[in-house]
Amino acid sequence: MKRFFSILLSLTMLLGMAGCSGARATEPVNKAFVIGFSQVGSESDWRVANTKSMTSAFENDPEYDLVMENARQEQENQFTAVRKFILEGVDFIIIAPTVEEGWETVLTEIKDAGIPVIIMDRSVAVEDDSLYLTNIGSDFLRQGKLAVEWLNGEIPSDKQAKILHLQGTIGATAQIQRTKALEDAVATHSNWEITSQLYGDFTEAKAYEVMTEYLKTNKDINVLYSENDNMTFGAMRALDEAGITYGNGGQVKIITFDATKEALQYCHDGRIDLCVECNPLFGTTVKDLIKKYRNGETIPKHVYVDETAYTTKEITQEFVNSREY
Ligand code: GYE
Repeated sequence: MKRFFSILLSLTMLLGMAGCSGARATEPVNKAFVIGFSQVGSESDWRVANTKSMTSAFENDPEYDLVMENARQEQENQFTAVRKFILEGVDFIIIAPTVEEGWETVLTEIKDAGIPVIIMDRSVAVEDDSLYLTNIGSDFLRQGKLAVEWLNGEIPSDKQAKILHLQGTIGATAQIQRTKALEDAVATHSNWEITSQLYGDFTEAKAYEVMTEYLKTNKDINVLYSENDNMTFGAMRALDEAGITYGNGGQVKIITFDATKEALQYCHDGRIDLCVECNPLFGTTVKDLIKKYRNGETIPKHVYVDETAYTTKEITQEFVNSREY
């Protein structure tokens, strides 16, 4: 009986060892480089395209593991996500900040943990720029300038521009800079006025709601300056319902930012006057920057993506069809 048990014990040990070595054999030799990514939310088509660009740059690459947390447009959620990344000991952190202010503490915590950070899309307002490696995204002030330059050519000096301004998330770089370009231009054009600034939070639903309310009592506008496409779509619905025409030959000239496929189609069809491009497709650029960092190469402190502006004249149906976002 004793002998039977000892054979059984040896067999069990053997099997156990085989089991162990089996498990070891399936473990990757080199662990993946883990990146924690705090994304703003899913408020717009731009954002959805940006998320897709980021995830597809890293998926199917065994060298990387991108872990994304959606902040649902709340900075507090970003702080929670980042602290979780620190606790988990990720190798790298990417933050697309909801708003510019308030990042000092959490960025210092990341630095103290020895984790490198890339800020993407929008920016952070911190004095010490050693708190992040680089900031990649759009030149939002340039986008706004492209818009007001175009408007300058559209409004003769003896005519009034009555501009309704739809603003995105207050405090986000995209809002701050696009607003600045408009306000600066209004200050230097005596025939331009902002009739009102409405808060649309970069979403279609919010823009529709505030526009509907506004148009109940104010219909005297001839320009809509909308800080992203989704707010523009909401505004177009509200304008339709209020019986106000827009676009080519209409009462209101529409300026929109992002130049998504849907907005370009409206522009091509003469329903939107100007689409200022904001390119969300920089996932592979972010990945290249991380590779450079890992190779010890120096990377620039600010990386801007290429962008332009379109009126109906520059847009063909083929171009709209080929648009990725
Ligand atoms: O224009 C808007 C999005 O920060 C560039 O955020 C981004 C802006 C974009 O919600 O659609």
